[in-house]
Amino acid sequence: MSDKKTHAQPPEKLTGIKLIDIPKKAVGTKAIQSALNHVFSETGISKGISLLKNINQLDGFDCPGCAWPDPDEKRAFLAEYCENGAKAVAEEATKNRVSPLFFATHSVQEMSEWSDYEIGKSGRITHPMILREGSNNYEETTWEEAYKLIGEELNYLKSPNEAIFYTSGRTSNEAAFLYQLFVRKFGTNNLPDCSNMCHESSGSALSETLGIGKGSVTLDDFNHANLVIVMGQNPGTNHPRMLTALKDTKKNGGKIITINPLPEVGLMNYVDPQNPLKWMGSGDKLTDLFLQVKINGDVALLKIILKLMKEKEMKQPNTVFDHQFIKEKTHGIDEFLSQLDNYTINELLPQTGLSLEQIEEATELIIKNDKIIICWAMGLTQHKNGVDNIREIVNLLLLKGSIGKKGAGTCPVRGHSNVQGDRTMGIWEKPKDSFLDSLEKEFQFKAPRKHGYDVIDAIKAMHQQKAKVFIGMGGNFISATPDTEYTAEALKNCSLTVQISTKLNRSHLIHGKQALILPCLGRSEKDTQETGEQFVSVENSMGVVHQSNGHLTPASKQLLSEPAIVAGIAEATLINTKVNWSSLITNYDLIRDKIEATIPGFENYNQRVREKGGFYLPNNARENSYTPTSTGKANFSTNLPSDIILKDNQFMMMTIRTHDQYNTTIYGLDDRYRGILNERRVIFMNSDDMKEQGLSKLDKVNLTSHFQGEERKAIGFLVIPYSIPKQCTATYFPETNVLVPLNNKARISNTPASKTVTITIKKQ
Ligand SMILES: Nc1nc2c(c(=O)[nH]1)N[C@H]1C(S)=C(S)[C@@H](COP(=O)(O)OP(=O)(O)OC[C@H]3O[C@@H](n4cnc5c(=O)[nH]c(N)nc54)[C@H](O)[C@@H]3O)O[C@H]1N2
Ligand SMILES: Nc1nc2c(c(=O)[nH]1)N[C@H]1C(S)=C(S)[C@@H](COP(=O)(O)OP(=O)(O)OC[C@H]3O[C@@H](n4cnc5c(=O)[nH]c(N)nc54)[C@H](O)[C@@H]3O)O[C@H]1N2
Ligand SMILES: [Mo]
Repeated sequence: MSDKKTHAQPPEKLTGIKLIDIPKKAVGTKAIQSALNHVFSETGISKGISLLKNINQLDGFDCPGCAWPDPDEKRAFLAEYCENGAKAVAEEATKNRVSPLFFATHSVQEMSEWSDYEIGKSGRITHPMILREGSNNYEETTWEEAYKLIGEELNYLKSPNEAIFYTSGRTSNEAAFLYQLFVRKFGTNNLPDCSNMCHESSGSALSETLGIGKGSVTLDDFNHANLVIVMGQNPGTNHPRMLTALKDTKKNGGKIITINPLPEVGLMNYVDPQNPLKWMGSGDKLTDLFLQVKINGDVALLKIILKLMKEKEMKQPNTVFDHQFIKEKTHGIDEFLSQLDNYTINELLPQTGLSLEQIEEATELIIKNDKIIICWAMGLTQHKNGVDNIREIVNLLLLKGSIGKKGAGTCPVRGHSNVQGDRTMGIWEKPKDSFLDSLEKEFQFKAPRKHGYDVIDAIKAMHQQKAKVFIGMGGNFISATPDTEYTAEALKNCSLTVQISTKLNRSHLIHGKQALILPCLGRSEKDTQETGEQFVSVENSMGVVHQSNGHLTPASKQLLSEPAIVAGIAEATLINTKVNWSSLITNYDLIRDKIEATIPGFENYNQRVREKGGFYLPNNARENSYTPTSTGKANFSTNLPSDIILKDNQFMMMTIRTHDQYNTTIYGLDDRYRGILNERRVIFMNSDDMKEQGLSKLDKVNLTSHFQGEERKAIGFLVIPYSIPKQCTATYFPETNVLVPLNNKARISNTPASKTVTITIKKQ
């Protein structure tokens, strides 16, 4: 092995920034142009057109871009796509190939010096590859040899709990179901997934308060809402098709409040890509009231709103609260109302960075309307009090009776396109007993009951050498997780790391003693098994389960489908398994029959998934029933505002996505909607703060994070003056993951607090 260091972080060198004016609107012609450029340059014109025709059509494949749902019936003529969805499929359909020759030419250490952008652009992996102990280069292997090695390493462990089985959220229902079944038959619940870093706070908060960890609204509810509040979310970039739903709310007379430290372009003005007549104008104004809250000021803000609501209701009874709903459907109102007195508006207000008048205006809108939807994403979940944020949202909706009826409810906007489905299929380190009971019954085995490791605990276990084999079903663990250098040490401690992937990423380069890359089919590709072509199914953010059919020729003949890979590993690992894995994958209907037999809501799965647009899973909150909670009613809760106190020269840093990335996949180096071209190493700052720190535009700075006496450093970022509240800053993920301490995490959900990192900034 060469002595040179392999790099767990992207290189520090700058790429040559260019600043442009921040656009006044999102989507429109520029977006279409950008989408087509990406698609055609990655795939060529004819393949590109065929791709775009098939995204999210009823007989096409599910866009891997995000989990936002498609209209139940109608689909746009050319394609129900968006700029970033088009980029996501172009990444997968790229002409570039990472072949055995490529790996022979480039050592692991050499590739680790490349940027994430360069690594990703290398292309699709074509063959199963092995990195033997002590070697610098991956070599071609066979599927049989790979499975055999995994089986041997897993069976060599003292306990099944020494293995970790990660999942990213693109995995189909069929693959996820087989994977968790294999892992539990092997004997562990160590099934961490990307959800742990994503909407886990939403799941925890919603299960406890409403009895279901998923959102309650459907797409149609946006047509009926009279107020939509969008908190901690940047849909213009991350869920562009959601802007159409917001536009529908406005068209029907509804109002929109946006709560965000940044005036994100997409939420301010938007042009419908499906309406060419409007492409030239300045767009439709979406946000009616923008509250530029400080990072992590949301609980304080919601508490002020709740206090103002209570005050008005006391003064003018029956003008604010929905008493009938509260009485019939909820639990804990008295305690909830009385704890609001523990805080004064004066002490809460500075945490929000807002004026009381602005908050009163928002409260007025909330009081006046009773069909309210609240949407949120990572701006709320990735904080120490991430679960509190969401429970406070639920409190507000409960007071207004704004749930379980048309035009109202909770809308956690999911990230990965099947992250919700994977959870439904049992990818969870804390499975419910009822789920394990039915697995045991159907598959005749004793399922492990001890809860497994989530992402943070998995990293600690590998670091402490309590876990020695890591298998990743998709994703890019080293770049997605916090505390990059610590996590790299953890992975390097493993005896075997296995990545089931479509494309090359940094997790292939930060590895255990031995490593495997198992290349799989992507969503857009044909999946042919013994009985012919197969389709898979996925669940979107609103609980609709539907088909996804790939049409493209696979990137290489060697690729296997995810279900086939799971079956191969299971057969090589489990002795006397009783499940006939290879026959299950001859026809995915057989897997779906097993899902139907074990998971509620999947009755007649094979028939209903073939119906146009799929089917809705049961959702108690949508039906206005809260019986699954511990009290049998919707629970009010008591929540804590931020307890982070910044010293004078300290700043709060949130790590966010650019317009040109999909999590750790970097499509390009621009963040067009924020006026930045060709650079990812930037830090957005308030210009008054810059003055106080003696900093000018484009100064080069180093960042240090501070947590419980520990320091972590990231070198070389350019300062960008930006519209952001004082003492708040923003940088891009994954460049600054090295600054996020592993123990800086949300209470209850254990989600890394990647949006509240305390830093100091020093000029180079
Ligand atoms: N094109 C594209 N699409 C994607 C992804 C992608 O990377 N690229 N990722 C997918 C995934 S997995 C996910 S989870 C989603 C992520 O979707 P988002 O959650 O929209 O993604 P982030 O960039 O993390 O944006 C967080 C937003 O929250 C705001 N914010 C940060 N801190 C706070 C706070 O304390 N309070 C409030 N009110 N706001 C705050 C930020 O300013 C930013 O606008 O998108 C999915 N879709
Ligand atoms: N600092 C900071 N860290 C964060 C976040 C943040 O906002 N800030 N966000 C967090 C969030 S919300 C999430 S969801 C996680 C994301 O964490 P992950 O899901 O682990 O990361 P991705 O970048 O989405 O994974 C990309 C890789 O998945 C593989 N891949 C793509 N498609 C397929 C497929 O169809 N099958 C298989 N098997 N592999 C495929 C490709 O090889 C690609 O390189 O990151 C988290 N990390
Ligand atoms: Mo996510």
